[in-house]
Amino acid sequence: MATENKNLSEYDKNAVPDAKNFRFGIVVAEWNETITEGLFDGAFKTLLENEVPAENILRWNVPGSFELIYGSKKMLQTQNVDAVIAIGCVIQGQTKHFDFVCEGVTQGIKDLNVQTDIPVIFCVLTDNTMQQSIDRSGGIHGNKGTEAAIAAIKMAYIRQQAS
Ligand code: DLZ
Repeated sequence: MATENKNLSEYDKNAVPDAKNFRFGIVVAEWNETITEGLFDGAFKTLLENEVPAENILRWNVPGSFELIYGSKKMLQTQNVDAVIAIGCVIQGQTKHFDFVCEGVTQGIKDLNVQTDIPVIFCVLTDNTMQQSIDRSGGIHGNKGTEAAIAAIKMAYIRQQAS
């Protein structure tokens, strides 16, 4: 049940703002697909549970986590959304690629938050093993997609109130 924050100075971290009139974009990386689909399911279900109409949730796929930057940018520039959730999963391999992709996507999403007015939520797992990612995408450590959806609702609300 949504509990509305009255205004930003009375912010209550346990209250989830009313989300039924917001529109959300979700950009999903196809690399490590079983993980990113689990994260998407967690995010999508949580938005629905908070009364966001299914037609107000737009999904785009991109090839890998590095492409979340461009995908999120185009989503927020063209789709009239209140927040974007960027979903990816980078798993440590034998090469330095892990470090470059993690660094690139983290800085890229940060840059979007600095340069544009639509919040972009960082839902990218950066794990050492596949098991760690399984555990955080609907496994024993919960679902980071769920947390990202709550963050998206809160940030959409903060943007609305601060406009
Ligand atoms: C190339 C690559 C590698 C090695 N590992 C991952 C990964 O673990 N997770 C992920 O989302 N993407 C990976 N990629 C792909 C890059 O994100 C990107 O799609 C390519 O470098 C093309 O720009």
